[in-house]
Amino acid sequence: MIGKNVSSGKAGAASDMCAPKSGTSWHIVGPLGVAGMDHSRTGCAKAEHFHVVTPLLESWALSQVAGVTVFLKCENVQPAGSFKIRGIGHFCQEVAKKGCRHLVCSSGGNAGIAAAYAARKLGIPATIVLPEGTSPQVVKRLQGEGAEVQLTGKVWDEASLKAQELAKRDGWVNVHPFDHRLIWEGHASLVRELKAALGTPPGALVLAVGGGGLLAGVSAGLAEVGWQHVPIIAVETRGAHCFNAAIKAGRLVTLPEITSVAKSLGAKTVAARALECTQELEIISEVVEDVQAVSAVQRFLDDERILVEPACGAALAVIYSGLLERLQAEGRLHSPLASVVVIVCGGNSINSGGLQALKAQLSQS
Ligand code: PLV
Repeated sequence: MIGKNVSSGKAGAASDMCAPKSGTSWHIVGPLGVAGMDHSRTGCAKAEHFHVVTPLLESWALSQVAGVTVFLKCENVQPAGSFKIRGIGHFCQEVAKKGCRHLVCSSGGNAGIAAAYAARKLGIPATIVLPEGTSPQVVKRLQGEGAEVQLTGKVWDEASLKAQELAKRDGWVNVHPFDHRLIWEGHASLVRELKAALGTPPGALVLAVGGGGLLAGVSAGLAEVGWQHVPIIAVETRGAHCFNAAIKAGRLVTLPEITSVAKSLGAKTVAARALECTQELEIISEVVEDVQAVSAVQRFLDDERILVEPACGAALAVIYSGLLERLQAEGRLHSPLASVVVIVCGGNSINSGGLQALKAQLSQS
C-alpha cells in the first residue's frame, strides 16, 4: 500500500440540509454553463453536479483531414481530466444520499481520479485501487485529492477484485468504473449537451471503448434525445479490444491479457450492457493499432495544442488514420456526412515525457 488516507476527518461533511425539497430535480445546470457550484463554499455538494458543461469546438485541422466538419466534445477540460466525472460524480452523489461512508473505486486511473474528486467534494473518504504500473503522476493526483491509494495486480481486472473485497466493509460502497446504471445515466448528460449545442444530429459520433460505460451512457443519451439513428463509431486499441471480440463472438469474451499501451481501455471483459446496445443502435466497432492511437495523440497535440491519453488517441485515430473515409467508401457510413463529433475523452495518464516514451517504445516494437 502506498500513500495515506488524509480525508477521513471530513467524513459526513455533506449535510442533509443540502437535500432538495421533494419534487426538486438534482439535475441543475448553472447559468454560466457550469453544472456545479463552488461546493466548498456552499457545502451543498450533494445537490449539484460535479461535471461542467464542456465546449463543443469545430476543429479546422481535423475537418481538413476528414473532409467533413469535425466537432470536438472537449471532455479533457472536466475538473477530473476526463468524461468519467459525469457518471462517477452522479453515482457518488446517489450513494452519498443513501448514507455511504467510504467510497472504493478500482480504476485504470481516470475513474479513480473522478471518484476521489467526488469523494472530496462530498466529504467522504475514498480508497482507489489501481494496477501496479500506474503512473506516479496519477498516484500523486489521487493523494492530492485526499484519497488512499492501493496498487495491486497487473491489470484493472485484478484491482477490481481487490476493490470488491474492500467494499464488503460496513458502510463502504464500490464505485464501478463503467458497469452501473447510474454511471450510464451520468454519462448521458454529454449527449444532452450535444443536442443543446448542435440542434441537429451529427452524421456520426466517435468514442473510445474500454469497459463500455461511455458507450452505454452515450447510447442512453442518444435514445433520450431522439438521436438513436446516429451511428456510433466505437474504437478500441488492439490488445484492449474486448468489445470487438465480444461482437465477433456474439457473446462476452474475456481477453487473456491486456497488451495495448492504452491502459485506460484495459478491461478484459466489456460490460454486458455495451454488447446489448449493439441490438438497439447502429454501432460500428473498430480496432486501431497502438501506433495509430499514439500518432493521433501527437498530431492532435500539434493541431489543437491539447494533450490526451492513448485511450483518447484511439478515437482521434478514426480521423487521422483515414478510417472515417474507409467506412464511407465501404458504404458503412453515409457520404457526405452532416458532421462528425469526436468525444475527446481526455485522460490524466500522460505528459510530454510520457508521450516521448510511448513513441520510442512503439518505434522499437
Ligand atoms: N478508463 C477506466 C477503465 O480503465 C478508468 O478506470 O479510468 N477514455 C479514457 C480516458 C478512459 O479513462 C476510459 C476508461 C475510457 C476512455 C473508456 O471508458 P469506458 O470504460 O467507459 O468504456 C480500465
